[in-house]
Amino acid sequence: MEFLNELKKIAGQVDAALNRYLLPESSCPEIIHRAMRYSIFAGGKRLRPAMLIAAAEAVGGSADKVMPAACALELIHTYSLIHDDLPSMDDDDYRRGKPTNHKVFGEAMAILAGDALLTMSFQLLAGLSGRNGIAPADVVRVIADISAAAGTTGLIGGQVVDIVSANQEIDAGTLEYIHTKKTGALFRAAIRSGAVLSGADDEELKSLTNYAEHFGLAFQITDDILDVAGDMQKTGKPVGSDEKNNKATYPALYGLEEAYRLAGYSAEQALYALEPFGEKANFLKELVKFVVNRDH
Ligand code: GRG
Repeated sequence: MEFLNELKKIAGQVDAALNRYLLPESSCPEIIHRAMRYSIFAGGKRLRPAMLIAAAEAVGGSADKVMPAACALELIHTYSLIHDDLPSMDDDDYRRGKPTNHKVFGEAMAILAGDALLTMSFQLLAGLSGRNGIAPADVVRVIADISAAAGTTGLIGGQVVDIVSANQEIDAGTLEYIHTKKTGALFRAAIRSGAVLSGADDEELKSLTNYAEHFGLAFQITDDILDVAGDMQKTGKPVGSDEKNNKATYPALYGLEEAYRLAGYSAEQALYALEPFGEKANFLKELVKFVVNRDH
């Protein structure tokens, strides 16, 4: 409960900063600024910004100093969700419990809102250079890391493999590739960016990267388990026995019990990676437990 309050507190600070950075709805052309704000303020948990800030704090940095980078990650995440929901991709009508961006603003505007959020994220990152004593070289390093996480070696690569594998049987390696890129890449970039901008040394960066990679897997396997458990509740059928449950997920490939074990193992490894940081990494520790124990 204490952890959830802390997450809400950080999310509130991130929301306030996003509200300052995004142009007001009345800015010309109004429709694009309304579309951008609509999805940004649709109720996301702000996990990636919270992770970036927590990584900064684990190595002695502060939320204030890295806030533009934290917001940049949320802009990229939201862009990817807007585009993922488009008719040409997942064709979803609802996201975060509200009509999707293209349902409200039309497809052209949703594409542009996503593009604008992605572009703005790099504007925010570039603005960090020289601010609060952040070295320009560290900003360039972070921009390179985040670009790799968003591009064909990250989010886009994962999305492409997901699209071309639709309706095909995929093996464990392909499933891991899709998850590592679609979900893991931004978590990893968030953690590493917070650390680099706060002066982490090589050892600290290595441990935090290790944490992020195990965290990403624990997050995604748990997501798959919840997805399948939800389907089973609805259909009353066991894993793999209907069309939806046949899609590539950890429970479908490994069975539910082994999927639980894999999620637990990844969570343990993530916690182990945080040992060198002691109490300074408490938030990151609680976050892993929260993610594997959530029920939705
Ligand atoms: C269109 C380039 C492009 C990529 C799309 C992110 C993505 C790739 C697709 C969205 C669907 C999906 C399975 C994403 C995996 C990441 C994930 C679990 C997103 C949800 O993250 P949360 O739980 O969501 O942090 P909130 O709404 O809280 O921000």
